[in-house]
Amino acid sequence: MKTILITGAAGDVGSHLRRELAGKYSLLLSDIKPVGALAAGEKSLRGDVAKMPDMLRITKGVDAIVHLGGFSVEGPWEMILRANIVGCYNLFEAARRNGVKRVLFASSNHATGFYKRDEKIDHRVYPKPDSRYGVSKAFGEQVGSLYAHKYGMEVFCMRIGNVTVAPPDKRRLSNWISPRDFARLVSVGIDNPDISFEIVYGVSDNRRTWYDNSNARRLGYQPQDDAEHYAADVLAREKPGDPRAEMYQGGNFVFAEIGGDPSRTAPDLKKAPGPGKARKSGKAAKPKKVTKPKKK
Ligand code: 15L
Repeated sequence: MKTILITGAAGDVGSHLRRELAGKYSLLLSDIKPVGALAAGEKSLRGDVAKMPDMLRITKGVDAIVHLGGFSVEGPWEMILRANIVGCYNLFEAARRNGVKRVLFASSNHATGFYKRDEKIDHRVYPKPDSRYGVSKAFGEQVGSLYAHKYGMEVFCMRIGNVTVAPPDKRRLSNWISPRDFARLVSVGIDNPDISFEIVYGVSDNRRTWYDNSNARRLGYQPQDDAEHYAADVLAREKPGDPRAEMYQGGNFVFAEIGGDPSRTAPDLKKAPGPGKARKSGKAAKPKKVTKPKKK
């Protein structure tokens, strides 16, 4: 049985994945926070992605890594830099030094959030990040590309939509992925023998999709769920949204900070129903006052 390291395992997505992959792989769970009680087939090691010694310690002796760790929504640059830029680099470099060949990188739909909702995009479009967070995800994909092409690592980048039991709002009718479909996609990333560098969308078989996910299907992904099943309920509850957010795939991530004022991030995101949750902590991201750079 393969041993799979999951970083960010204490977060919402990690918790779904643990449950869905139980019995299929032996799981090494890592997070900066405790991962809770361990089930059969699970082990855990604490680690901070921003600390290279931690990453070198936790990536030893595993067959593949699912890198979910980091900051999972828009945040101040210092946090994105530490957790998602430094952290992502550390993860790939530690994997390389420990001879781990395969890395599954949790990228995000926010790497391409500035595509419009009336556009259908595939894995070949250039990234159009909608936030610093989205930039960090595009960065992670590119680090993956470097390590695949330079060092022969096998890298599977998943531009994940929203991993939840049921889609919470209209936007997520297009980018939702059920926990069991997410586990199916992760299994493709772990077990397909022919991966060098791939980008796929982490979405279910949604009727309202914005993605041509043929690359994932080519590699063996067979999603079973469709957000449409929840559409009537979701749309009945939906309140009219901000027209700026409605236009773009990234939703509220797109309009936060219009005018270039970073201090507007937190209040805007706090009001928004979805992106205010941080995967790493499982708690709503606290409003943070970001100091504007001083004019010279
Ligand atoms: C993401 O990348 C976030 O991690 C998640 O919390 C959701 O906000 C999701 O995107 C989304 O776009 O719905």
